Amino acid sequence: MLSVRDVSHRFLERQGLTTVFGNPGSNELPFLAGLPDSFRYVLGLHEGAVVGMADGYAQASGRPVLVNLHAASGSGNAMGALTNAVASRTPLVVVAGQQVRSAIGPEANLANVDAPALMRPLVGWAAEPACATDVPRALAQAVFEARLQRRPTYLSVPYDDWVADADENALAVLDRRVRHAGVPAGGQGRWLAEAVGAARRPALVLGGDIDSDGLFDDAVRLAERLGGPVWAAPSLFRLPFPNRHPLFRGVLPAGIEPVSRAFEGHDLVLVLGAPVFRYHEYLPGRYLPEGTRLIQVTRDASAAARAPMGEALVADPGAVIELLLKTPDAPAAPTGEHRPVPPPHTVDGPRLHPEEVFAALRDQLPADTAYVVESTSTNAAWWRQMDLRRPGSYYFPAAGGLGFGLPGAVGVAMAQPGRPVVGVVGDGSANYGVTALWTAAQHRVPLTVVLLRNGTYGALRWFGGLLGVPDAPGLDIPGLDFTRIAEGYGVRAQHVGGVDELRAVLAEQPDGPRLVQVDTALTTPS
Ligand code: TZD
Ligand code: CA
Repeated sequence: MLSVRDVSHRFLERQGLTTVFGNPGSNELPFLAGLPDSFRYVLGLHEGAVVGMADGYAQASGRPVLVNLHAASGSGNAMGALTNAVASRTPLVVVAGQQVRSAIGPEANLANVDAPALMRPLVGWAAEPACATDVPRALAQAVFEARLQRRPTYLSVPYDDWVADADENALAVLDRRVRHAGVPAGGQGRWLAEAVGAARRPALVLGGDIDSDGLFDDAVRLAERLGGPVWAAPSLFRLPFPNRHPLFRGVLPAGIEPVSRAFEGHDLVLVLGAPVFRYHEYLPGRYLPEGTRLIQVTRDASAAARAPMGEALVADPGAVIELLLKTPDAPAAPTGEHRPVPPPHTVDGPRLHPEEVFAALRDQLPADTAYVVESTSTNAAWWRQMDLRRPGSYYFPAAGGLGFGLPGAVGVAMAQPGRPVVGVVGDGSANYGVTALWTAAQHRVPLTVVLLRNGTYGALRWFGGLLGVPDAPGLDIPGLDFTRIAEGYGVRAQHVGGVDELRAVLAEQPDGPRLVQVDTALTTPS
């Protein structure tokens, strides 16, 4: 007789969820018993780092990933990191252990009293199966919901369930396939093609989903066909378009008034694969200029429903791009050369300007390097210096929750062993997910972490000025030496002084993880 656990392991194996990121407790051990050899358990030392690594891995591999967390305390530790996975629409399948069924009601130690409710505002689907025999089906639902909704899901399993006998129908789950099709119907497609065809001055706004869906190159073909400017949607977490392409106008500012100002003079704004919009700084104004029509195309039904303006079509951006490229139209106009990179700003004294660091990355690293960035005050410097032309080149914490950068870089590097990966992380950000260094060392993940040390929460200083709070306490972080922290976790590390030294160090290929610490001058995000 097969157990609930046997069937569950087989199901996960069939679905390809065999790399498990986790941090176990006693409740989780029965699930891990007899894990088949095809599984790889990647231990993280804190749940925030576990979810950050899984998020990077899932985004870079384009597949759902299993996350194994301890009950309320472990799941609670993971929630900050989950906010990023929700915003990047990463299909994480979180399975957490629960006390044995009879011990939940009396609230024995480690019982998570209402486990699904704890996670529900964040995850797209959360459940605790009503009986042990329902566990394999519920696990399958967690995987399919994560895939279809493109959102983390959460399954809490009482640990005595795993050894229960599977019932005669349990194996049916092994053959399940759940597919999705998001091609607009004929009439809808014609409506959209006509709206785009009739526009005199169309503009494109592209979201992170364009890169997640593998549409980076298709977006270039569409933009060149339309001939209009292209922006990346505000609060960018993946780069959807080459950032020095002549049609690219950069990332839209994350405020109502400046977004509206950017659209001035355009009769149509076509938003593909993004919410409308993830503003940040509250800068009130009209949502759109007079005479501008906005059409959003997204697979995310909730993003379509909650947008405060415009029309929306819930469909796959990929299908819509294909359709728009098929319509007979004028051939693409020549767009010219990619915009050249300006010389980096410099500063006097022992510190480097962040632009000097980014120029060194750009020059010394291969063109297909994937960057996982979590450095907030250096945003403007980053886009001024970088020249990213390949899909999957850029990742950023999608909800702005720090603690993604370092773990995310480890996850991306594990998912793409052939691709150079660099984490670009601030001395503030690094602390939230620093334990991922240990996992990188244990798995000998080839990865360079460039640690920008300016001794402060630079972005918050800038925000303080903006909000009229020039004197907030708690913004400086002196006395941190990440070379010693990294070495404590088993990662080779060095402090680098000048630009020439930095360039020489970056030119070396790492065969495992390494951290390069560099002292940088304070800059502002925009
Ligand atoms: N905690 C978490 C989990 N996420 C956050 N976004 C913050 C706190 C607030 N926060 C920011 O939004 S930026 C920032 C903090 C603390 C400073 C980051 O410092 P850094 O980068 O050294 O990484 P810069 O370049 O010095 O700003
Ligand atoms: Ca800093």
